[in-house]
Amino acid sequence: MNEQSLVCLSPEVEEAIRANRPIVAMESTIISHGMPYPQNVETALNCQRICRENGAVPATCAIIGGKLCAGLTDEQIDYLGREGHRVTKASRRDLPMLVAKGMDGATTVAATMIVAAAAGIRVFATGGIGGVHRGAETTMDISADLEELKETPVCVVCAGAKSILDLNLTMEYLETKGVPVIGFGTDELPAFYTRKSGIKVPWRSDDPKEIADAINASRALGYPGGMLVVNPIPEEYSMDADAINKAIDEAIAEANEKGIKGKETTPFLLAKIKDITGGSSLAANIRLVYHNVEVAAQIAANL
Ligand code: PSU
Ligand code: MN
Repeated sequence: MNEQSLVCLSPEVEEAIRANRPIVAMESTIISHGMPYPQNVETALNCQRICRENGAVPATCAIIGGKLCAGLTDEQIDYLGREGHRVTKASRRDLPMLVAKGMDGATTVAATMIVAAAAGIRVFATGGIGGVHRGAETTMDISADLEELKETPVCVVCAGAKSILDLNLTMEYLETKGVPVIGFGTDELPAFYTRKSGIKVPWRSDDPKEIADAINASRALGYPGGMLVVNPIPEEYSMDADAINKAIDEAIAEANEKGIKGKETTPFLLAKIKDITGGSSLAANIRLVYHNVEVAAQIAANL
C-alpha cells in the first residue's frame, strides 16, 4: 500500500492534473454536516459549475469505499447530501481506519487538504475553517484544521471563521504555527457571516496573481505547510452583526447545556444557528462559498 494506491481521481481531474490545468478542491463535510438536504447538494453542484465558469476544474473530495477521492460524480455528491450525519465526518485522525475498513467519509478541511495534496491539487475553496473554540483554555477543543494548515501544502480560501469560535485565539494559534494568513481585499479577519471582526490579518492582497506567487514562494522556501486566504462575504449578502451574534450565543448556550462535545460540536452549532435565524444564515453561507470558489479559481489559474 502506498499513498498513490489509495488515491482515486475522476477522469476530469486526472486529465487536468496531466495537462497542468487549474484545479480547485472542495470539501464534503460541508455537504453532509454543514448544510441541510437538499440545499447541500444544490450548493455543491453549483460550486462545481461556478468553478468551471471561472476556468478551473472542480475536485470535490471525500473518502469513498476507503479510497481518497478527488472529483466526485453527481450521484456521489447526492449520496453524501442525502446521508447527512449518517456519513462519518472524517478529519485527519479518521482516515487510516476508514481506509482499512473500506468505508465512506465526508472530509473536513483538514482531511480534504490531505486528499488534495495526495492528488497534487494546491488550491481549495470552502466556507469556514475550524479553529480554537470558545473556552478552549479548559476544553482544549481546537480543530485539527489548524494543524493541517501548518503541515500540508494546500492554500485554503475561506470566509474566515464563524464566531462560534474564539477568533482571537484562532489567529494566535495560526501565528504560532507560522501559517501565512492573507486577507483578500481586506486588512481584517472576516467573521464568516459578516465582513469584519476587528482582528487584523498579517497580510493583505488584492491580486490573485500575487497570492499564487506567494504559494510558489512558500514551496520554493521549502515550507511543508499551506496558506489561508480569508475572503469576506460580499457586502450585499452580509448579515447584521448583532442578530447573528445573538443566535451564536444562544446556540453555544444550548450546546453547553446539552453537553455536546468533540466532533459533534461544530455540526450542532451550525444547525442550531440556521434554525434560530430562520434560514437566513444558510442563504449567506451559500453565497460566501460561491464567492470563495471564484477567488480560488482565479488563484489556481495564476499558479
Ligand atoms: N465551519 C463552517 N462550516 C463547516 C465546518 C466548519 O462554517 O461545514 C466544517 C468543516 O468541514 C471544518 C469542520 O473542517 O467543520 C471543523 O470541524 P471540527 O471543529 O470538529 O474540526
Ligand atoms: Mn473539536
